Amino acid sequence: MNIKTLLLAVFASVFLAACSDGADDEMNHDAPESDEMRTLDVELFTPDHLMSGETVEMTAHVTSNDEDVTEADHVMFEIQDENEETLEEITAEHSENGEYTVEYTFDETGTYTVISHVDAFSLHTMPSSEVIVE
Ligand SMILES: [Cu+2]
Repeated sequence: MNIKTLLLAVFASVFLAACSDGADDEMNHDAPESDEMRTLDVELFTPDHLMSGETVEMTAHVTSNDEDVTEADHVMFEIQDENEETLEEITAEHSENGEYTVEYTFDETGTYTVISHVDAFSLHTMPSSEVIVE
């Protein structure tokens, strides 16, 4: 294993650690190196109930210090099934006014968890929401 591979492995494990705690609805951790006080707030909009086969839009509205964040580093929607297995990870693009939107089709009935992972200003916020497909 060369040094580059080793570094990649370290980064990957740090990233996974940051994302593994799915129990919390929302979490903020402050980066110690940021000199300016920043908040990172994410409001996640998903349908509560829908029919299988329906394509829906899901939106994360990202704000920092009460302003829309139009250039987040990364916004990713993770879809989990009821066993917390990851079914899909979809990167969202900014549409407008701090809103990052993806489309997804829930093919099968069940209860799903949608988590929007948002990175901006060296902060990470990941609210989640339950979606019931009938
Ligand atoms: Cu995350």
